[in-house]
Amino acid sequence: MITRETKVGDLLKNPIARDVLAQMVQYAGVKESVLINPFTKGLKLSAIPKFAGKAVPNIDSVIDSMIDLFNQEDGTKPLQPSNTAYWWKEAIVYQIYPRSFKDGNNDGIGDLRGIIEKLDYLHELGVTALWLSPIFDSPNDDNGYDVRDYRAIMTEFGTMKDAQELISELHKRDMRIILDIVVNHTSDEHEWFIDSVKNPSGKHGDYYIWRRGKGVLPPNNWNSFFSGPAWEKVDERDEYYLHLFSKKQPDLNWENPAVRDDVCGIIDFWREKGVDGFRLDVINYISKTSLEDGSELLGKLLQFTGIEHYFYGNRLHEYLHELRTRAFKDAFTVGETPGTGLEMNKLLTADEREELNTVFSFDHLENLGKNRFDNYRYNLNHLKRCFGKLEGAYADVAWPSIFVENHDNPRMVSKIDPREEYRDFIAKLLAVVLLTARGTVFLYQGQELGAANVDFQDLSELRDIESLNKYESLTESGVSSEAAWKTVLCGTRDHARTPMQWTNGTYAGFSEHEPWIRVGDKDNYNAEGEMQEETSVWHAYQTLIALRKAHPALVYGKFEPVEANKDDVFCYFRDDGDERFYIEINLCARNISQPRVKCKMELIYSNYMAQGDGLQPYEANVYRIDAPVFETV
Ligand code: TEU
Ligand code: CA
Repeated sequence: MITRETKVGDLLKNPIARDVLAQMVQYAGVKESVLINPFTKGLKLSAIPKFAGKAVPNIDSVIDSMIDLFNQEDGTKPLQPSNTAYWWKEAIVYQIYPRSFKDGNNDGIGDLRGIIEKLDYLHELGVTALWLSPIFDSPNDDNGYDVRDYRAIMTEFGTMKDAQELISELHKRDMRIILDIVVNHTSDEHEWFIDSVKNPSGKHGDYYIWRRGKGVLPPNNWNSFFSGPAWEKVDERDEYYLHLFSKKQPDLNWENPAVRDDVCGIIDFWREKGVDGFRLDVINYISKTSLEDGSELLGKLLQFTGIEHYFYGNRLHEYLHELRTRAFKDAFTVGETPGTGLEMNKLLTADEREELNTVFSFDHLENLGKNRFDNYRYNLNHLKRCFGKLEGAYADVAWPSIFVENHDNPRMVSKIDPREEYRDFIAKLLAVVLLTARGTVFLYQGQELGAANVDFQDLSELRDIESLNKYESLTESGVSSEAAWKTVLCGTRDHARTPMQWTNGTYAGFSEHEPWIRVGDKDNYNAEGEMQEETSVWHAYQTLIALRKAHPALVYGKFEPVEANKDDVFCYFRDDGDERFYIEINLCARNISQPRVKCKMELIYSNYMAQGDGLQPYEANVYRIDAPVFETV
């Protein structure tokens, strides 16, 4: 049991405390090693305000709420290492944003027939599984992440027959399908919610999180991720409902066992249709046993108030274990878990715990102290540190998910270095990092082409509710429209949501009809052109995917970093006892020297035509090692 008298040294035995302290020192911009120096280790929790009080006002109240969080996981046993082979560990998953991938019927909106048309393309690239962003019936307030009917296909995307054809066409090609299940919330147009509003004492009355307001104020001070308060008043019930995302995305009440039964029913329904796995939207947010006010201080640090009450809720593990045993069984699961730390993630995914198979951790997406709406150049040393942690000791007990792009983030190449002359090199460098990593690889549509951010001109070109709400709330709070636009432009999720560029023709070959969102800027990065050009980003992906498939060492092998503390280089071995590889990467735009590794090596991939003495800007090389013995000099 952790109390205010517990010393920092003892606190570190608690997995959640380890995560939270690591996050705090990162925010404070100090090295993690500060936690293990004898002085800090001997500090009692109650003494921390004395030292941190000036820098962090109100830390006292934060410490109290943290103690409750830590005590959830006090006394958990150490986890067993596991290296069991599963198809999903070897999978190369390709994420499709169906609205923007390929329009099969030329109405300007991507659809299932469009995806079926492109299966041979995906097979040729070498991907082995598809993850589709939600394809269920939805009013599209958040492009399908607001589900109206979990057992029906979104009309614009096609029919159930199309979905079944897609599943069987994938299986014919020995490819798997992963559906995106959004069960933290539904659409406010879902029949459960409509009934919940009308019949507070009926079957669905308690399916959502309803509370009385505090006078004229909402039940608590939590914020929505899409701006404004997380509560909306419904006069009919004279109550507010919780919505962590948009008003049209009410949060389900997982405390109600009937909700969990219904979720299991939905999973069974899709398992029976042959679906191989599920990506679980914000799944770490489902347990909300406390609706207390969020700490203002943490709210400022994390940008959203209230998160500490639900990002790792009391009953999260219990619910996940229930879903696993009742519904998922051997279907693959990847949880989207914003904000959890590595120790929490181990508890969510270690084999023996029977919860999830793996989770997306987001620490690597932004440099320390930065967020998606900050305009800055991403430093790849941060990626190296984060992936180094994931692929090392962490992966011995929990299997990582490895990705740099998805539908919620701008394009990584642009973030690292927007200069056109480096685009090719960076795109290929990322391919090397991903495809030689110890973890399941997730690629996002267009990444295989080296897609870049879009030069949006004004708000009328954006579609995403997050961007539109953000702009409005910024300007309402007094920010000039120019500054608000700059902020939104920098982080908008629409960068990744413009149509896939198939050709350099009209609408990039996505459709013959004007698309629902504008096409990205015209450049030479399209599928048709790149498939014909041997040195293209597309071919780099194809080559590296084939390499990974041919060599299990690149999937399961140990990750052994070389000179991990040296900045700007990322060098490591992958070794499974049978085969050994060496990867050598320059993380910056200068020529640099690399660690010298003395062993016989054969270069099998490089993003440069010719090698020099040191490493050229963003150079990335993969070597096979013949002699098993090596030493660094
Ligand atoms: O995202 C969850 C989430 O945390 C994001 O909204 C986050 O604030 C940001 O976009 C991540 O960089 C998931 C889905 O991936 C997203 O598309 C949905 O809008 C959201 O849940 C609500 O379902
Ligand atoms: Ca269409």
